[in-house]
Order: sequence, then structure tokens, then C-alpha cells
Amino acid sequence: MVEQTQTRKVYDRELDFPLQGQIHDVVLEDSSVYDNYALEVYVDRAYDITIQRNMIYKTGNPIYFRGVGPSIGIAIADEPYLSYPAGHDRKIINNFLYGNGQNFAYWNTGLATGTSLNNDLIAGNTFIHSTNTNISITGGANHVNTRIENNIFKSSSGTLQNVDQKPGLVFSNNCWYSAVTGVASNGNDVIGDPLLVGGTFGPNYFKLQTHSPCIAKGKNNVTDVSEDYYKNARNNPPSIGGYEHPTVLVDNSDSTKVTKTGTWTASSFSPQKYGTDYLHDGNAGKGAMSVTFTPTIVNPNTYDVYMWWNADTNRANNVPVTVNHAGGTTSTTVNQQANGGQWNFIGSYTFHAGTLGNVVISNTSTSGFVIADAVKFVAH
Ligand SMILES: [Ca+2]
Repeated sequence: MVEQTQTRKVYDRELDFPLQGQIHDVVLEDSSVYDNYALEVYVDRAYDITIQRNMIYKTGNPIYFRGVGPSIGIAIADEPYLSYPAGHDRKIINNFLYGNGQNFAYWNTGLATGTSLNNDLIAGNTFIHSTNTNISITGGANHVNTRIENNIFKSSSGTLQNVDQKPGLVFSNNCWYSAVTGVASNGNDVIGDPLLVGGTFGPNYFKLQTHSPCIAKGKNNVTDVSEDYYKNARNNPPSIGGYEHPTVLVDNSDSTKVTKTGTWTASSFSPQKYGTDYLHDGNAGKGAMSVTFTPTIVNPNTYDVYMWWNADTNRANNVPVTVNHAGGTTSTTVNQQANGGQWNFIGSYTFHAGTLGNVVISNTSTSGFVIADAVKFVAH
């Protein structure tokens, strides 16, 4: 196997990163590719290709336009003038794309027949402000085993998607700036503004704000996408897009970070559980039982604290929650008869480095079952 890794900064060329012909086992990573005329990255009859952690964008300077507008960011095709077999197994992950005519395009209209997307993965990318169509998949035969998941598609002009209604494409857990229909739509999508940090253009532009709806809403695909653009480990579930928002998650199953007082029972009964199971107090021992979730804080910072529980009418509606943080102790109550199966915002608090802070869930003065399932700390 021949593996080539290319890391470059390229611009003002006819075409860059042409991966054409029977080229294979090439990794294209950590590059800055912009303002090339024909298109930025072209994968044509190539196979076993990985394109990851690249910034692929246009500055908007019209001297680099192709015709009336910017060229394509990443394109896959099987051109007929090449007699090689069709391409397959192309992995496009953790890239940031901005301002291309089409940020991603597969096309075969008028090109070779019988070719398709085949065992390809397009995951964990952030596709922003295409001028024409954000993702376009047209022509070719029926596709084969190709996943398009955990990507952000945001455009304020043009269209978000133009995807042929053919089998073999599985879209899931993508964030669309506005609702889409057809094969591109999936029940686990996030619809709306991904709330990027923005500001000065660069990799940090693509980070997620603390309140982004894309945090922890991706499909768990850690076996395929274990890190993000910054090579930080992906959470489970991951953030949607190329950036994994730094989050410290403590699940009841983590015995090194969870301390129980009293006899709590583990259960996996509720489909709203987080992880494999959760703890409940058996609706007993009121006032004598608590569970403490202690995060290991590496970076002292302000964190948004969220709790996850599973809801039912037999739950307590006044569960005491105490947050011990750098500024003192703050107590509140949560209603576990509602808002189950989701992250519920508790408040924003500053935490010192280490294990000084924690969240305590108790059953004092409650009636009904008290649930201790998972707590999440999302850095500002
Ligand atoms: Ca749990």
C-alpha cells in the first residue's frame, strides 16, 4: 500500500489537489486550500482517499471565480476520459468549507454511466455560506452504502441541498440552516442556526457557541470519526460539525466520578436513559440519599451545567440539585415529571481546575422517584 500525506497551503492555481486516475491511499490533511479557479479538491476515479482537517474556502475575490461565481470546494466524479474503474471509499471528515459555489458536489450528469458514490463517508464537516448549492449530488447510478452524517450545512443564499432521490445514501444527524426534504432529511437532524462563534475568519470561526443546538446532537460514529478538526477526542454523542465542543460529561456509570449516599438502584428500563442505565432512589429513604457527580476540570472556566434524566408521572417534581462551584454553593430544584431524555440547563458557574466542584442530586422532601442519570459541563 502506498500512502501519501499532503499538507500544504495552496491558492491561485487552476486546480489543486487533483486526485485523478487510479490514485489511492492518499491522505489530504491539515491544509489550507483557497481561491483556486477550476475547483479546490477534485477526487476523480480515485479510491481509498481521506480528506480531513482542511480549510477549503473562497475569499470572495472575483478574479478567482469560475465563470460568474466561486468554484466547487470538494468534488467527486468519475470522468469518462479516464478508463480506470470508478472511485470508491472516499472519506471526507472534519473539514471546514466556506464560500465555495458548491461546498460539496458529486456529479455524473453527462459523464460515465453506472458509477456512483460507493462506500463513501462525509461526516463531521462544517459547510458554510456556499453561494450556489451547499451540497449537490446529481447524476450517476444508484449509490452504495454512503453516509452523510454529523455535518453542518449553513447558507444564507442559494440552496442548501440538491440531492437526487436515489437509494444508497443515508443522511443522518446533520444540522440544516432551514428544513430540507427528501432523502437529505432525517429525524435526528437539527434545524436552525448552528450558532458558530464567527468573528475573524480562520479555524476558530467554525467553533460552536456554548448554546449551539449542535452540541452532543451527532450520531455516535466514533469508530469512523474519533477526533475533530483540532484532533480533540470526540464525545459520545459528538457535536455536529468539524468542531467538538469541550464538554465534561459525568454519567452515573462512572464509579470514579460518582459518589452514592444511601441505596440507589441501577435501572435500564426507561428508553430516555442516558448511556446504559441510570440510578433511582426507589421512592424511599427520603432525606437520606444523594448522588454526587464530580467532574475533572482541566481548564478552569465558566461552564454551563446541564442535567439529563428520564421523565415519568411517578417521578418527583421537586428534586433538589446543589451545585458547588468556585463562587460558592447554588441550590435549585428540577421537575423530573417533564423534559426527560434531553439535556436540561441548570445554570452557568465557574469551576476551578481539579475536582473541587460537583453537582449533588438528593431526595430530600421529595415524593416520587428521584433519578440520577448524567450531568454535563459545557465550557464557555
Ligand atoms: Ca446514565
